Amino acid sequence: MRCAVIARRVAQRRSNLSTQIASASNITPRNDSSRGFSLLEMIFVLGIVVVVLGISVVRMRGMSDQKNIETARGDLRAIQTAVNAYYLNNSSVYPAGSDWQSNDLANDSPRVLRQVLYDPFRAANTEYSYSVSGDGKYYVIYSYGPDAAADITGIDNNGKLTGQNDDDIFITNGTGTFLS
Ligand SMILES: [Ca+2]
Repeated sequence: MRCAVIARRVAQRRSNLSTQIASASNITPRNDSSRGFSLLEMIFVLGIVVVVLGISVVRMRGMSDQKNIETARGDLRAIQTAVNAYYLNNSSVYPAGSDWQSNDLANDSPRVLRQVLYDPFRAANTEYSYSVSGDGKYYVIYSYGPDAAADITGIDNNGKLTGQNDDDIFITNGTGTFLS
């Protein structure tokens, strides 16, 4: 009886072993050197590359915007100094007209601005925008800002800005606040 049980167990183990060997022999050995990338792997890698490139572009644009904001602020301060000098030299009248910068400031006698300055957020060689209130008391000089679109539209007789308070970079002798 005991011998029969042992014989059955041995037979069972042999059977299990055969099954394991059989399944092991079904595994195809990997040959990494000859194996290419699958389509899924390629898509995955390309996806990562696209994400990394996207992040780089966004960061570079942010750095470029920051640099242009600093340029615009510096330019606007220089223009404001010139506008105030023009005002003193011209019987308390601010520059006017489309040639406010090219003629009144950069071509004045005495010249109060070394050269015409351009808005870095607009097409090449496009000047900053400038507006004087109806009564001639207030002015605003502004850049379109990172969205490259005009938000400020002018300045009223109370020194309040008109238009949208968005991302335009401006300098003014008014209140610096927007008409609500
Ligand atoms: Ca803007």
